[in-house]
This record gives sequence, structure tokens and C-alpha cells, in this order.
Amino acid sequence: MDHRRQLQDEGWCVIPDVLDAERTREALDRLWRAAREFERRGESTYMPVLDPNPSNVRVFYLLELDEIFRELIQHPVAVEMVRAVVGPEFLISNFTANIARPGSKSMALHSDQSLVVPEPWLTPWAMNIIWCLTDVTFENGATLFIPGSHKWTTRADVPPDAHKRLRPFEAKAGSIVVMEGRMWHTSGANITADQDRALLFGYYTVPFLRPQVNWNAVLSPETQAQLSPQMQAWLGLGVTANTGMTADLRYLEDQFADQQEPA
Ligand SMILES: O=C(O)CCC(=O)C(=O)O
Repeated sequence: MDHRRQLQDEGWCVIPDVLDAERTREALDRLWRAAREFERRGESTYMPVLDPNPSNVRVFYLLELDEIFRELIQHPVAVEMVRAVVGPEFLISNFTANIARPGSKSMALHSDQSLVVPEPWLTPWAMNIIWCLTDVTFENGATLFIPGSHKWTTRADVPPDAHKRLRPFEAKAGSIVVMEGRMWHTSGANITADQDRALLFGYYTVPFLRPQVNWNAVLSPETQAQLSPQMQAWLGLGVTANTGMTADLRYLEDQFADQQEPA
């Protein structure tokens, strides 16, 4: 099935070979380097609020840590898929990594849209581009999702047996998994003896939702200075933020110029 069609119908798709083997390996090397730098800056890659044990290595603030992540977040294939889901205008809400090492276990079941907007969730206002930097299998902790759950509009729609409906997003290294924001999902458990599963999560939303992080606080002046005007806009770095989306801001008398005065 065509990727866009599958995304529209099923709320997800996998696009293989977005990165070649060399670029994928480079991104993985740079991710480990970014993880070390993240820790050097005093942050912890173990986040107990998210993961049951330290075998999950979380790296936040990727856009500050290495330019390769600034390239991936605006990759043309990613941007095309983002626009297909949330529309032509969007914000980059977050970009983080989760390396599931052997022994890691599942986090909470959630949809990413439910983290940033109250129910009801009627349209896709958020979505993820998930970069696979290793092969991803059920055994090494593939993200688990519930087919059809992007149609659930309230928390009351989550069935008691939701955990039994989970299926893995399996993909080769270099692929992206595109997942709309209403899909309920969790991280898989890595039950292998020696395989890491490394994923990057690019999170994008409609432009009227406040991003998960404040990029003005995350990105140093040096990093901000290197960004294109387009990237600055996607990160909401400009002076103006939510200045209105109405199509018609003409003065009142122009808006109603064709209305006849009563006789
Ligand atoms: O690592 C995964 O497979 C899922 C991560 C996730 O859903 C999250 O961090 O919100």
C-alpha cells in the first residue's frame, strides 16, 4: 500500500532506506557521543519517570548536541510525512532518543497527543517520525502499538485488555516509522542477550500547540545562529508566536462592504 494512504487509513507506515547504511552508522555513533555529552552536562540518561530500569538510555536535547540531528529533523522525507498528517504548517515539539538495551522493559501505554492536549482527540494534531538506527525487532524492544487505537477519542475508549492488543513496529536500520499522535503505544522489552535497539523520536505538532520543550531555553545562541529561517520558524524561535490564523483580518467596514444599508 502507498505510504501516505496507509498513514491516512491505519495511522502509521514504515518507509525503508531513508538513510543508507553508512549514514545510519554515523547517526548511531553520534547518538552515543551525544549520550556521553548529555551526561557530562549533568543530565541522567535514566529517567525513572519513564522507564522501569536504567537499561533504557534516554537522550534529550538532541538538536543542541549534534548537527546530524538538526539535519534529520528536517529531512525532506520526514517533512513530507509530517505535512501529510498535521498540515503544511507545523512546529517541532521535541527530538529525543531511547536506546533500549538488553533487560529494558516497557514504559506506560500512552498516545503522544494525549500528553499535550486534553480529550477528545478528534483529529491528528501531533505525530512522530521514528528513526531506526539499528534493526528493530520484537525481541530487541520494538515500539509496540495498538492497531486502530488512533480512532480512540477519549481515555474511556482504552479497553481493559489494551496490553494484549500490542503489535511491534519492526523495521530495518535506516528506516523511519511514521506514527500519528493518537496511536496508543509503549516501548517493547528488550529480551535479547546482546542487541541494542536505538530509536530517535522526532515529535511534531500543529502550530497552535505549545512544544514539549522551550527551544529558546534548550538551544544555545551559537546553535540558534546556525539555523535557517525555516528551522527557526519550525522551532518557534522568532519574536512572534501564536498570532492568529484567521483568513480574514480586513477592517470591519471592508468585510461587510457588500451588505446593503436598510432603506
Ligand atoms: O522507545 C519506544 O519504543 C517508545 C518511546 C515512547 O513512546 C516515548 O518515549 O514516549
